[in-house]
Amino acid sequence: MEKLPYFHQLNQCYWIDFSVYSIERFGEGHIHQTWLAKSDSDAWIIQHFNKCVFQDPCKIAQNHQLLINLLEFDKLNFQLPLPIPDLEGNTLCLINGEYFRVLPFVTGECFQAINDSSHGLLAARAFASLIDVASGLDVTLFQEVIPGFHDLTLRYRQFEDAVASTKIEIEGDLCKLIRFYQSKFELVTEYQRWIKVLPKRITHNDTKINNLIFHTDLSNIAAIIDLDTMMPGYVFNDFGDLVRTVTCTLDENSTAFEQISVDVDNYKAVYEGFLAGGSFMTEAERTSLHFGGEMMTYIMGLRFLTDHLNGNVYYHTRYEKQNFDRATNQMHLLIALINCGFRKDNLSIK
Ligand code: GN1
Ligand code: MG
Repeated sequence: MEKLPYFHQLNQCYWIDFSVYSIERFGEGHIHQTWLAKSDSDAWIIQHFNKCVFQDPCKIAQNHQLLINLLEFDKLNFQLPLPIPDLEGNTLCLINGEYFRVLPFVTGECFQAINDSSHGLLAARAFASLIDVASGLDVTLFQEVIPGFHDLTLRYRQFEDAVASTKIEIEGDLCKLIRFYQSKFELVTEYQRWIKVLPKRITHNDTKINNLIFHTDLSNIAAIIDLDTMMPGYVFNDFGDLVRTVTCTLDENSTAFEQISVDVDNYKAVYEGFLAGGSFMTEAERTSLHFGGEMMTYIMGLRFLTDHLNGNVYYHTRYEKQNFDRATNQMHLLIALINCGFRKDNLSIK
């Protein structure tokens, strides 16, 4: 069984004695390595932080400190589990050049996909209300933890660079997939138009459905998690990643491509929930939401395909072609979303 690296050193850095806890790998995240530490009385999440993805971890620590100091947590109807300080007061604990952190574990249900649209509504309302509560904060104080994270122009350029430099032979299905992503360049152009007219807010930026914990009885949201990328962004990013992960009939790792479609009831529920939690939105922001679903599906497909072409250097993969499969999955979802036509009435931006 896989062991948490540097366990003994880590244990000495916290007031909790983890040697009396059972510790197992946990979750489905693509970036950090996550463990659940459990005892009879409580539980904690321990993460081995991915410093290749987040090359400047201090920026995350700074943003988290700003949230701890400034966010009105009492206005949230759910928990926002931020890392606890180690014995030196740091939210990231450095051991032999590796970073670790400990976060409160929130009991509840976590889904890769949902099968009841009312859960989509709850999720969307919670993510929108998080932006609402954070909208009182000064955006300029926050660090961009991954430069250009949701910058579609940049991600498209990185994709074209990977196409030009890949060691993989471009033929057959790979060639078709690349052509598909190139053929949807109009989304990059539309992105460039939207960002000229929309305000930046503190957004979550990774609102996929498994970054949220439901109460065990599924009556409401217990917590929003994965707060590394809470930083300046656009509301359509957060709405769009919900669309990508809630309205798709299969999750992003599925290879049953012919069964991928859009659940329209779930789409309506997510839209309704986001509007309910997002009363702060301007008219332009509300209109931009429908662009978000296609945009986030496109950017994730581009990122998966880029990583495949680069030799799987970014996302955790369980098999060699997994990023290629994920990009194919996102292509099917993007086609389904385009066919639904949610965006088409909103193409002209004032
Ligand atoms: C990553 O950490 P995780 O698995 O929730 C990624 C997101 C992607 C997502 C796709 C920092 O999120 O941008 O949408 O995978 N996070 C980072 O599943 O790259
Ligand atoms: Mg996650």
